[in-house]
Amino acid sequence: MVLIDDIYAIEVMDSRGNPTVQATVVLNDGSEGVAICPSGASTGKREAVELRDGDKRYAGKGVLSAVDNINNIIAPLLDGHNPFNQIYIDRLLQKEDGSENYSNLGANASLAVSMAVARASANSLGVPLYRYLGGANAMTMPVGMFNIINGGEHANNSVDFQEYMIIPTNFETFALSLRAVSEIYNELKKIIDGMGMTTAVGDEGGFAPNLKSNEEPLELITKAIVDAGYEPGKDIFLALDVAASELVDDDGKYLLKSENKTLSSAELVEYYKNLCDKYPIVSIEDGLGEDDWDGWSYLTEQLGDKVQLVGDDLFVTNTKILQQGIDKSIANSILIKPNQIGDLSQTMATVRLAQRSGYRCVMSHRSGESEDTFIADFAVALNCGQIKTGSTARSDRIAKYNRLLNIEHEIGYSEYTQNMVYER
Ligand code: 2PG
Ligand code: MG
Repeated sequence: MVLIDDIYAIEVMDSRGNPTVQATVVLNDGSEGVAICPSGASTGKREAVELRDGDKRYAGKGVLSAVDNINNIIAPLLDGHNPFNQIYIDRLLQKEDGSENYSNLGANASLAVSMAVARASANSLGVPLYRYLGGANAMTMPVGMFNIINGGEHANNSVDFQEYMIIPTNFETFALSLRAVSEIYNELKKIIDGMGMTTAVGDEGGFAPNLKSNEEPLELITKAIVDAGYEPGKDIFLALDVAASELVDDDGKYLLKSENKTLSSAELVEYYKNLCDKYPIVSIEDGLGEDDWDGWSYLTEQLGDKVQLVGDDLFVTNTKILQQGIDKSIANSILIKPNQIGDLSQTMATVRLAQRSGYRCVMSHRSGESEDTFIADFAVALNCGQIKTGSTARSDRIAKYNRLLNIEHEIGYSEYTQNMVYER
């Protein structure tokens, strides 16, 4: 019988040059699984706890305590257990931790191990990770949401909104959609360069120029789409991640620094309505703050029948919080980030709840990433339908897209969801 033989961890680097956790799981048939945990910058308050050492090393950002927890607590705990019983493995982690949010072991420790167990199991069976996690039912290539202008917490420019994304929807394959994005990205570079501005990029590989408003990125992107020979609103749609929790001031209002405006929830909703009238925006993530549930009700009432409203900081991949949102008819979609909840089984439970409740799922990277491509396989395995993992630049982002190209090549025909309707 195949059993877990050894587990160990080391501290490695993420894409921002901060330490993160890498776990290795070895099975008694010699198979191995290695996984690296990602890390966010605009984190939700109710996310599972990322353990940082808080001492002198790396300005407090070291993760040796999480590494120690894997080497000294999790390794003996899981030793000799069946790696194919993912839910049992994850429950052992939850029970050992004893809190609701992995505040003892650290979600960076638990998730790295949870992912490495799944990888080792897939390797032991000789099947790709998406096939192991999704079985024969894993057949949907996700539509990408590509973040080509970065702002907010992911860049030091003047733009308040965190992410300006393009969604290619009129393409037969993921590969063709990726080509279009790359062409548009390079046109955008020419436009920004032509304006005499920097083409340096933010944390997720999108450009990060200083612009005069939060609308200007939409103008530039629309022009880039046209210049690349595509039609906005037909071939390519637009999406925003406002990450509005980061914009809330002391009075609970939203501060748009670049425009010198302070808006109430209702005023910000009007602002979005105006943008949606002018541009083919089909998705807005975290349009309001994580604590502004009344505002979210209003936003959903006003835009929810036309626009995909994605809860990220709002739901933090947590079934209990998502259920509250469903009960209150708040948002209509959820961002799925495994490290917000700390293990694979709980992530999968959240996806199942969303899918049965008619909420769309977007599998997501974090702004601090690595060469680990787990989420590409996970998106296909769970038939998520959508993935956001940055722009078509920087290897930490490209690694996931390249993995998806390989999966598409492997599965041949796929239920590619490019025609999924973003009703407008
Ligand atoms: C987000 C993410 C990923 P971070 O807000 O959606 O783009 O950013 O990882 O910094 O939370
Ligand atoms: Mg977000």
